[in-house]
Amino acid sequence: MIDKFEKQVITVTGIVVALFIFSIVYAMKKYDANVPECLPYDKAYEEPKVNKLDESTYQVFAVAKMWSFEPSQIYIPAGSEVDFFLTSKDVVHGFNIADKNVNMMAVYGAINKTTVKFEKPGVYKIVCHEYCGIGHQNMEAEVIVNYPESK
Ligand SMILES: [Cu+2]
Repeated sequence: MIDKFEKQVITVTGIVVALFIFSIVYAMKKYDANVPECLPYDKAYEEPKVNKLDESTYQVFAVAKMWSFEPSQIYIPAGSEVDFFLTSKDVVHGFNIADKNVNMMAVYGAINKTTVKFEKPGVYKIVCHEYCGIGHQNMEAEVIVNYPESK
């Protein structure tokens, strides 16, 4: 026999969980939010790089470490869709892209993935938003949309 009070607790818990799931689905639809995926670990993602798949589709293997992101500058044309594959070489770092709805954690031994579309030209700052030690405030990179590559 389940106690009456227990039944109430189970009902309220069920409602809260349903509201939680509903709010995530609602945010995904209304604000076009993208819930990051967690991929099986593969050492290949530890090598920072930008892969151009076609004129407007890119893959970025982003690696966070104390205290920088690599690659630190990512050049793409406007209208590009970029898949970010993120990992860390040491502690947990954050990965936040200004003006984009991206908030991921870079975790050692894990790969987090999200897809971002860059419609407007400009420079989008990437910052670490998880305190990761003494050089935390220097951790930044940028996505440069529609500017000529200069190295
Ligand atoms: Cu950091």
